[in-house]
Formats: sequence, structure tokens, C-alpha cells
Amino acid sequence: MAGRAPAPHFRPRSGPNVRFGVVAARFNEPIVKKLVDGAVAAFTAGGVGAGAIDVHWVPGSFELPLAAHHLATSGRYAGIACVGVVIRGETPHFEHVAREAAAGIRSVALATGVPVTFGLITALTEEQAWARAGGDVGNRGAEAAEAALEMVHFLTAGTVARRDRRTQTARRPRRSRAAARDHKR
Ligand code: DLZ
Repeated sequence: MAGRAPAPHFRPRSGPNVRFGVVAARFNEPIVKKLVDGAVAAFTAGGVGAGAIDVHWVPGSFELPLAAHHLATSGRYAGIACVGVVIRGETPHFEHVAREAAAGIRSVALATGVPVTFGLITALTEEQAWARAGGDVGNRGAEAAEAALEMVHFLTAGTVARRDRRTQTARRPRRSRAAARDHKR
């Protein structure tokens, strides 16, 4: 499971009027800032104007789902990347925070239909976290932004349009040979 995320299959482009949000958890803030930078850079590379990206900070990763829900239901955002860093401490607290953040983010995406993506680092050490925040193992914030862009494309352009076309083709009544002959005359 470790390693860099695969490159997106295509370079997603977004329209100039589409807004994207980044929700960032302040816990482990110096590392999270790198994730925010990565997410903003990836949105920008995907064609989102700098003025169309809003960064919202919350206390910790546990609060990410509620903030993402608030933004997703506002109708202002096409997609939202959640970023945070959860580092294992001496107690199982880490597991509760990481599990609830992951489940909550998933629930918000499913409940609202807005792509809300998971840019959370869950690391055993601070070193591992830095490696995933723009170090040797990529930038989970950038990956979350790219995933949001790709999912917006998936939900709008791609699949639905193709299905519609197929349905229309299937529904178009086929001309019988006789009708075709009549048509030629
Ligand atoms: C309390 C806590 C702990 C121990 N560790 C982390 C962490 O590693 N990463 C993180 O984003 N947040 C942590 N928090 C804070 C919780 O996410 C949450 O903000 C508080 O429990 C208040 O609800």
C-alpha cells in the first residue's frame, strides 16, 4: 500500500467558474500546510483559478467531515479535498481520529454527491508523515485534489453522457426493410 499514487489517467480540466474547497486540520499544522500547498497547486494545474479555491481550517482531523458536509451542502463547491495528519501516539486515540475522519469523509461524499476526497496522512512517525507531504512518497494533498477533479469529471461529463447516448440509440425505432424501401422512393 505504501508509495506514490498512480498518475491520473488524464489531466483533468475544470471550468473557470467552478469552485473547489480544501478543508485542512490544524493538528500537526506544519505538515498539513504542505498538504494544503500540494492541493492548491494540483487544483491550479487542473485549470482552477486561484480565486476559485478556498482553504478552510478546522481544529483537527475529527472535525473534517462536519466542515466538509457544511461546504458540500452549501452548493458552492464542485469538489472538496480534505487534508490532515494523524500521527500515532502512545494511546489508541490515533485510531479513533483516523477511523472517524475516513468514515465521515466517505459518508459526506455519498450523502451529498459532491466529490469529497481523502487527503489524510495516517502515519506511525512524524518522518513518515513528512515523506507523504511533498517528500519521497508524494503529497497526499495534491493526490486528494487530483481525485476531486477526476471525480467531478466522472460525475458530469463522462459516464452519464455516454449512457444517455447509448439509451437514445437503443430506443430509436429501427426502420423495417419495407419502411427503408419506402424511404428510398
Ligand atoms: C486529539 C487529537 C490527537 C491526539 N491527535 C490528532 C492527530 O494526530 N491529528 C489530528 O488531525 N487531530 C488530532 N487530535 C485532534 C482531534 O482530531 C480533534 O480535533 C479533537 O479530538 C477535538 O474534537
